[in-house]
Amino acid sequence: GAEKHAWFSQDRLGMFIHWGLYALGARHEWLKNREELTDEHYQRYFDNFDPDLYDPKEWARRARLAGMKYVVVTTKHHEGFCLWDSKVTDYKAPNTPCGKDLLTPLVEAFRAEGLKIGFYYSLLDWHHPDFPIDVHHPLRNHPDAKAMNAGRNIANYAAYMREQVRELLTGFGRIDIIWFDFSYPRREYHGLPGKGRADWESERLVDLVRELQPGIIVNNRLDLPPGTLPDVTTPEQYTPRVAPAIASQGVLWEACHTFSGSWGYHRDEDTWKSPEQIIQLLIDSVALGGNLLMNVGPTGRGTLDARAISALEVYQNWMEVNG
Ligand code: FUL
Repeated sequence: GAEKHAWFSQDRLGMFIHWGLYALGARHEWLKNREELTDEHYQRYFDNFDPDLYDPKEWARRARLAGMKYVVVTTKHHEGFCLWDSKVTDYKAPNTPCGKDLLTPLVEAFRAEGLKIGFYYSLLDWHHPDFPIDVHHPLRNHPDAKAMNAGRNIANYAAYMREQVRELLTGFGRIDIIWFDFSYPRREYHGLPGKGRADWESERLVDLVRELQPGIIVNNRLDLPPGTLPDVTTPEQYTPRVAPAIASQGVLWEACHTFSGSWGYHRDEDTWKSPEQIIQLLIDSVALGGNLLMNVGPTGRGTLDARAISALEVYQNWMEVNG
């Protein structure tokens, strides 16, 4: 961690937000994949996306009270749906019944509460027509999957990602973190490949990011070439017991966890962590020199579920005494 990233190690606790069309399905952000849903089927979530209770100021207030100092929000998750008014796709919030860009008010609300801003951006895209059907694609079991790939050109998709990243890093002021997700170059399924840096054109993407936002923190999920250090590594759903070896080379680390078992809103999921577990996660990360990014998955109407609010209040109560 260079000096320019000193804030990150100081701030320690952040809020992860997974919010997209899958919130309407209310059963995991991977539902399109897990249930092998077609675009046609999934369209119902787009056609009904209208978060009438969306109040990002309330999310931001709760994050601040919980002692969170930065936010990382899914601008686009694997489903491909964009929260902002991207010029290079129609698959975006302004074209749903909600009719507006949802990202700008969120960024403004969190900044107003003094939090730094991070953008999650999915490398996977289960909607883009040039994204080849691969090991993780909802259509991976489609009998014509291989044939359907014939017309798909990943280079077009890589260019699309650069355009979107340019929009995200030029249209919303200073952005402190970009969180790309994720690479799986060594995976394979029935002859369908995984994807890695050659597909994303990762080095070119990172060069663009650094040019547009020189102070930004870039995470590690781009499959960058060996020897290229990311700014931060992102262990998922576990907290290291010893600080990662890479930390000695100046690489920061940030564990990300859910309060329950999924990232997107999951109504019937029932493995919510106890207050003790929630506090322990923070103590363990900080004690080992890392950060903690705790996730909330707002509902399709744009609210935080009561269980998520209780979880945030665990931190709030603890911070009032120990913060
Ligand atoms: C994973 C994703 O596939 C999950 O949906 C989630 O976004 C998590 C933080 O990263 O790799």
